[in-house]
Amino acid sequence: MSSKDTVKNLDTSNVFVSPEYIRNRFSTIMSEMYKNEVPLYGKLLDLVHDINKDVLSKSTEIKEQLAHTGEITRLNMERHGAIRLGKPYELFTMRRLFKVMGMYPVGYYDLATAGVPVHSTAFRAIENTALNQAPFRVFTSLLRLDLIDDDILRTNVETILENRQIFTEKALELINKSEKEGGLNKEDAESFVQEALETFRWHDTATVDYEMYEALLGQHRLIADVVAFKGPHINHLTPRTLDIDKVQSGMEARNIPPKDNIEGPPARKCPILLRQTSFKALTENVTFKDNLGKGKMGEHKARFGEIEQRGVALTQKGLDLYNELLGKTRKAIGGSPTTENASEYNQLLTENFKVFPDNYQELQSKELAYFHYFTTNKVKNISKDKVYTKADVNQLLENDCLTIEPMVYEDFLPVSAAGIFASNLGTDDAKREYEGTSNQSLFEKDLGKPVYNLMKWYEDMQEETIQKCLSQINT
Ligand code: OOG
Ligand code: NI
Repeated sequence: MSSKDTVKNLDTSNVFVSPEYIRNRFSTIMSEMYKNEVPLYGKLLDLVHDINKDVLSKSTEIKEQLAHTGEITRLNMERHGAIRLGKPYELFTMRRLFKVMGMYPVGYYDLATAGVPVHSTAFRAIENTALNQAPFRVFTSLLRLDLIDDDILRTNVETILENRQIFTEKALELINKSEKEGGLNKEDAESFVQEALETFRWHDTATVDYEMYEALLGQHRLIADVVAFKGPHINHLTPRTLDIDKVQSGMEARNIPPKDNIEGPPARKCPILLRQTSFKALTENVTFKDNLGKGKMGEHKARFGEIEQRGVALTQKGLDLYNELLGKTRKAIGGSPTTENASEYNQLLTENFKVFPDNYQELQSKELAYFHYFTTNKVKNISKDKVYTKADVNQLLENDCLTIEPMVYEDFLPVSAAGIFASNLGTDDAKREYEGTSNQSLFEKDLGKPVYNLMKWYEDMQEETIQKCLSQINT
């Protein structure tokens, strides 16, 4: 039999493709769609690509570190996006949709305290190898209707949302099939990603009239963005850069209008957590309903492009220190930075963060950050007259029997997220504050499952690498 015949006889209809395959495929077609819809995002991708290439060619240290942790292969695939949902059914079904792609809800973020009436989670892969194969994530927010204080408007919003279906019938069918059978074959997977993409597409016609749009806008720009459209259009995509300061300063030269300041920690030798910036949201033409059937032209602002630089994940102790220093800086300048005080804010931030250790050894020994542990060649010569335990780890590091690499932070930061929302929604909204408590249990009820605990995930992964090293040493 020739090899051609072998290929012809292969029936793949019963073979499931991996969730990683589906996730990568979805991330690719989403990026293509967004590049078409928002050409400025394509320009941003080019800029990030150029800068990453430059950084890697200049620093073998960074290159080796990324190779060691497996991140190098994913750098160019890396991106996250964000959507905003309107009702519990949408969140519940979105969880099922993302599960087909191997994405699970990690973390709970309450943004109401920062003036945005939503609470959120991030859907992403949870295995390290799966993340390295397909690092696509989606920051997913659910509108908190309980925070709309106008009773009549809230009832109207409920009715509008009740009547919308953001998923295609075929997508729902394929989600059911995947749940029932435990996966999708290649053909179904392709059909699934195309159908799922429909939910994320931009619509330039609103589902409400201009009057209602204005009323929604009057409550909060975000409420208008969620409620006035047919579906939760993807509102940004975010590539990962190795030097966000260069991207921030390089944007203007390429006619990409940057946001005033970078969110998150200041520039450091050893990056921590997550730094983010974006280009400002586009003003887009929208047709609103009217009773003459012609439609009324108007504008809407929601979609933008973002850039992120990821650093090492922090332990609770490290995160507390981070929050303290960030809080101190924000308090000193009177809240979120503005165009006027952006440079004063940056200076102060850098100054305040001087007490945060900026080398990996110290971040490790003070238990401020999480690391991957690796054994070195030296373990061959190690004395075998004892069983090594976790208590020996620091000594083993000192003797060069173990080395560490920073564990990249895979998640998000509520204050930064609120800053990203605010810079793309208009400053007036950012100044408002919502009373009331964060409501993780309601979020999880709507989601239909509890979210994965953020800190525990890093803790477990670090523990796993330590145990692996110890068992190598002890055998
Ligand atoms: C989400 C903003 C948060 C991030 O990277 O922190 C976010 C949104 O604007 O819907 O994406
Ligand atoms: Ni984002």
